[in-house]
Order: sequence, then C-alpha cells, then structure tokens
Amino acid sequence: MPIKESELILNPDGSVYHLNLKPENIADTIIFVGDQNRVDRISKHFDSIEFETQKREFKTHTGYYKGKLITVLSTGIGPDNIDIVMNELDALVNIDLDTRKPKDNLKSLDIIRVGTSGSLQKDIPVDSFVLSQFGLDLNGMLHFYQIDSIKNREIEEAFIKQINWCKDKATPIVVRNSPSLEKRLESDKTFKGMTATAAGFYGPQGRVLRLPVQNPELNHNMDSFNFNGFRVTNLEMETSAIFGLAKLLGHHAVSLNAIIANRATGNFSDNPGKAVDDLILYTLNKIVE
Ligand code: R1P
Repeated sequence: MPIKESELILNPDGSVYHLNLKPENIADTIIFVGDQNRVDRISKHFDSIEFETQKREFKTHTGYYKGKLITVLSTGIGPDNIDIVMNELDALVNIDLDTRKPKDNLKSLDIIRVGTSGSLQKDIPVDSFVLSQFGLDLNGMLHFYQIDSIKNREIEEAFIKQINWCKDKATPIVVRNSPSLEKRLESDKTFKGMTATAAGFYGPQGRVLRLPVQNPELNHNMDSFNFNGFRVTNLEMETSAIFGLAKLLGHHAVSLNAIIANRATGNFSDNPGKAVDDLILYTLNKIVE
C-alpha cells in the first residue's frame, strides 16, 4: 500500500515537506548542526557548493570537501525537530517518492552531529570536544516508537535507581552510537561518554531562573553516575534522538559537541565561536581521513 499523502507530505516540486529536499540533493554523509548559521561556517570550507536550500530552521548545503560529497543540514533545537529531520532524510533514501512505497534495498546514511553542549564533569573543560558513545534520552520522544530493540536496559535501570528518577517524567532510554563511526571520529582530542539529551534548555537541564525545578539535585546526581566506567559527560538537546532514530531506521550516527559551558564549575567559554570552528575543522578532516 502506498503511504498516504497526509502521512508523507511532499511539496509541489516533489521535495519532502519540511526539509525542502529531493533525493538527488543529499550526500551519503550528512553533518547535523543545530544553528542554521553554522551551515555556512561549515560549507565555507567546501571546495564547491552544489546545492543549497532552506525552509524554516532547516537549512541545507551539499558540496565537496577535499573531493568528498558532504551534506550539512541544520536541525534547529530539540528532539522534536530531530524526529522531522530523521524521518524525512530516511524517506529521501529509503522510500520511492513516486510510488510512495518503501524500497527493497535500504540505504544507510552516515550522520555526524556537530553541536554545542554543557559539560557535567569538572575535568571536561570548556572548549574541549565530547564524542558521545551513548545518548541518554531524558526527553521522551523515542517512546512513541517501538524501541525494545535499541534499549540498553542494564544502564537504564542503574540510572533510574541511582538518580531516583521521578516516574511522572518519561522513562530514560540509553542508545548506542555507531561504533564504526566512533572509531573514525575519535582521537586523543575527544572526551567520550554518555550524552544526556533534555527536552528543554532551562528546567529540563536544571537551570533555575524564576521557576523551581522538580529535582534540584538532578545534574549533580547525573555527574556522579557511573556504569562500568561510562559517565554522563554532557547535556544537550539532540543526540539521543539522533542515535535512537538512526538505529531504528538503519543509519549510522555519532555526535560531537564543543563544550561551551561547564555546568559543574559554572564556567562559560571566552570564545565559543572558536570552539565550534575548531570542532568543525576537526570533524571535516576526520571525515576525509
Ligand atoms: C541550545 O542552545 C541548543 O544548543 C545546543 C543544544 O543541543 C540546543 O540545540 O546545540 P546546538 O548548538 O547544536 O543547537
């Protein structure tokens, strides 16, 4: 049965609804950034830009870097946007948009997030890079899918117990990255660990301006969590959603974050733009290594 027009929405030119992309517009290697202005900061290093488009916060440049075709795409902020981006990108490669039927031979994309994040550990300082081995999903988006096959129950249970997780909030899920992409992107410059992905920037990450939070000790409880040597290294808003949907859809994903704040010490980077630019060049050169 073809997928109905209300479920897979295409624009009049045949592109997917939010991303404004057609299958021929994307590479097999895709860099995700949150901020749409970061797309130009990456593509300015390209030898050439072959395609560009933007709709809302979803801006895409596809071009060559040192001879390799790469797409860079901004996801905007949060796991809800990742749901849109991952499903529409997968539709571009794994659904025949003419017949509206899934293809027989499925394709795997390499997806690399280049983001910004706050460290939870005193020894992971501002301006350093974190490579996420696991996404610790605290936001709940993945619970709308059938996720039994991607869960890491032992870590999840240990986390829920040690953190004294409130049952009114979505149950945390722990999802692995792609170990092969991790190998390609790691170096002695990258701290590694679990990246917690929150549903918001303030309360969900323990920031108190005027509203008290449900558990003021959450960040402190997370920074002391340790499962067989895996620590919760940092907090941001996309990684676990990317890892979860990539695993379910059959894509490879890894996440790199420039640490621009340290939530344990209260420090903020003097030059967050430089930290991001350094991570961009690091990532591009690792991709073509
Ligand atoms: C919040 O300011 C945003 O910054 C971080 C968070 O994950 C969230 O998206 O990442 P990006 O800089 O990649 O957007």
